[in-house]
Amino acid sequence: MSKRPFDKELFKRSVVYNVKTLYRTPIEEATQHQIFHAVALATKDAIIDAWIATQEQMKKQDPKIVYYMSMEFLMGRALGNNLINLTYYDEVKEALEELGCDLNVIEDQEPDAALGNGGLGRLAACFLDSLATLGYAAYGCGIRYRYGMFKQKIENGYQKEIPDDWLVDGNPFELRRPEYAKIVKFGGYVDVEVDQNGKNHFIQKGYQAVRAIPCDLPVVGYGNNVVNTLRIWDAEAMNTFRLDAFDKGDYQQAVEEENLAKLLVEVLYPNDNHMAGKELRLKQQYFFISASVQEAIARYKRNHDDIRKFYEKAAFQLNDTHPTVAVAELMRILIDEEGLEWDEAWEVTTKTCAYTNHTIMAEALEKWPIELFSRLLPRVYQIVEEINRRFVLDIQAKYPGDQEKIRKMAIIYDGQVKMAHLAIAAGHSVNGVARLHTEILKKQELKDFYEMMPEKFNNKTNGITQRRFLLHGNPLLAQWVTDHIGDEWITDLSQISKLKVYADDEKAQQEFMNIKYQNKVRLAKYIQEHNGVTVDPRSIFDVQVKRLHEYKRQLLNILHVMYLYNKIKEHPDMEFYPRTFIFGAKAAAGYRRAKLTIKLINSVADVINNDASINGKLKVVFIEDYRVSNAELIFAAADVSEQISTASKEASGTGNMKFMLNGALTIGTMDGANVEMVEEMGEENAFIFGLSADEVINYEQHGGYNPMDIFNSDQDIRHVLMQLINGYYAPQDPELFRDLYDSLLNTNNSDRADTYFILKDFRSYAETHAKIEAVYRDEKQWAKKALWNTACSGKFSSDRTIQEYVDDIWHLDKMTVELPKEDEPVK
Ligand code: T68
Repeated sequence: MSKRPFDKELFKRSVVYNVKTLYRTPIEEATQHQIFHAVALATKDAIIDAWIATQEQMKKQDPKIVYYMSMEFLMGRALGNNLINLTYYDEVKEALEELGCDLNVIEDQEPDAALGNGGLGRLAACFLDSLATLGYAAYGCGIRYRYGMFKQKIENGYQKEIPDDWLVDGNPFELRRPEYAKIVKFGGYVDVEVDQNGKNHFIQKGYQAVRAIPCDLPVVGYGNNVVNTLRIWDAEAMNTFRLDAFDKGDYQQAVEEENLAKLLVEVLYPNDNHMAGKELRLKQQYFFISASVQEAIARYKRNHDDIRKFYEKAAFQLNDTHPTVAVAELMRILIDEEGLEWDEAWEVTTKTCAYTNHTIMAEALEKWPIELFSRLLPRVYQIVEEINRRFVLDIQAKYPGDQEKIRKMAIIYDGQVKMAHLAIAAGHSVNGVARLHTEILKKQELKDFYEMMPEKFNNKTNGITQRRFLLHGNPLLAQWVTDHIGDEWITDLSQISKLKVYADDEKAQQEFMNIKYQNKVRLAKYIQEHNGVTVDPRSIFDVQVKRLHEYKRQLLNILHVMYLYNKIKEHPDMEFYPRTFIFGAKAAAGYRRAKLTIKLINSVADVINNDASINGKLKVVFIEDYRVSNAELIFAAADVSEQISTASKEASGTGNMKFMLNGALTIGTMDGANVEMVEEMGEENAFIFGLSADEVINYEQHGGYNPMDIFNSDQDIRHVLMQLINGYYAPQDPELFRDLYDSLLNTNNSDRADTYFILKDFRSYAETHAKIEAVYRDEKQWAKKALWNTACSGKFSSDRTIQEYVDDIWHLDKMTVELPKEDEPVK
């Protein structure tokens, strides 16, 4: 593959020129922010030829394309990542130094593209990176939210949500493409017209329409000239001119359509693992799905005649149930617009669509009231009804007379449309995101579906991109790895196992821990600047960063910190290795208990950090506004990774893998992908505690756990719990944390007390933490385990995950993209 050499002088000239034309300013007087925009545009220039060449290659080769359909793409910052994948990062750093600029400072000017909540959205972003790097033709299909995931401020210990105005200064990497606009229709009614041949035609009338405008973002593959596209759709009103119309009816409709367009793409719903059930959410889903499906078909028809073979050139992967309306939309277009018979359309649809499940949490299951669904999408609803009618017939044929099966499996039941059932019935593949999760789907949550269609079920254990989370996020360690085993790990993470021979090498151990120390200094500086808290980089950095959710059990972590603090106060002279507990988490705006947990963490931090009597042995830090960009600093600096979900509840987790890659040791339950991580590194190189998934499920189904027994018998736990309601951490308002106390001990609401087995797992958790301290004191032992973790992380690259999706589900063709010679004009 030919790679264009980096032309440093050209790049510098381009930056200077961009600053001048954008801001009428000489570079010496430009702000860092202005320079960021100038550098981003210069970088886009470097991308554009490869982007065009990739499209040319697609025309020539006609490869099968995967459309990764997702309500969320949590991309983070683009500049640094693009430079890394162009393999120009060091050169650009040098070029900018010559202009008197620091690339790190310039990178920090870019707002995160936070078009996602957490793991599901970030997974989509990692997948795009891997698809481009492996040379597969892929489109990410999503929504161009005007406001992404909210910015979090902590005021007086409470979370405050600030709108994320990420587009205020424009997005330098974006390409708006009005020439590919699509029209999306909502509401109205369906008219049936019969043609001369007696064939029915279904026509939607009296609808509201909006124009969907694609905005393209480049997804740069690593060092291979492949540039794929993340296509996010913006909404515009159809006919602004009608606002001037005299006709009253038209005017009314025009205003409504204008409002609809604005509202549709206004904001990302900030819930993870929770279904809010809002009408606007369903509108968002149909909006981007209709536009994306129309575009996929239009693209296919540009060079193919037979729409019956569509699935040979296109695969739709549904990132959870949020994009599931795609199956009905595809059916609608194939039948109503392409003229296929039902059976023909069904074959195309099932062969095209595949569904990924990301959770077993009941509150996350998507169901829509029939009334809402059919009012909003009248024609699509008719199609879902027919899919359901036929599916119920299949169930009856397989299980004659079994009403229970129909009740449990029908797509439409009890006045609701069940999106997971639709996705399973209409796709050829259903996958979970870690082995344990897939097994739970097969044996519990989706048991009936698995029994009826076992061939559809498969596992695809999640992964992460080592290019962002090691090469970019931890340059010191990345260089060290390359110095020892060469740089092939960048595109083949299985190579990282070559580090295993260094696990016992004292020099390597020291270098490894020295890099960790430098990364801890970098994070300590960030914490000093952003939190005003001084932390000691020689203390153990124990980190839990992820969305705040009861099942993730941040409460277990902070209760344990309270317990340690009590111990230190009771025994001031006891041996205690200094520890810094670091938290980062956003709570959904309406999730009261999650927000109260944030307040508790900050209240505990206030008391502990200001207690001079403990000599700084314990510090607690809540990092404000946890997001992709500061995550990169955090993973690099962690000694201990907290992966402590109630077993069976975390489908996979992906943060766990990012910590492992960066040489942190995991304290965790046997949940999600932790199970497979432990398999790779060996149980002796992690700190595993708590109930197993089977034990949890057994308690849930048969009872037999009463947290009151623990409260009565364990005085340390009782002490900590009483501190939640005696004002120890809230002297002004002793009742402040009552709800957290009640959640653990009282059965006064519909939930069982201690739904997430926090008290049940507490002792085991505390004992395991004590082991961490003991191992950390033995520097060599710790260094060996840390290095070993990195060396065993090869499986958890999203490159491996994507190759499995390609082999088992999508069956894509690889592309090789050559750039035209520099003096050849680019078409
Ligand atoms: C996460 N799910 C899983 N959901 O919790 C995590 N939900 O275990 C897994 O590793 C990850 O997906 C990737 O597979 C989510 O992040 C959401 O964010 C979400 C968003 C909207 C509605 C429901």
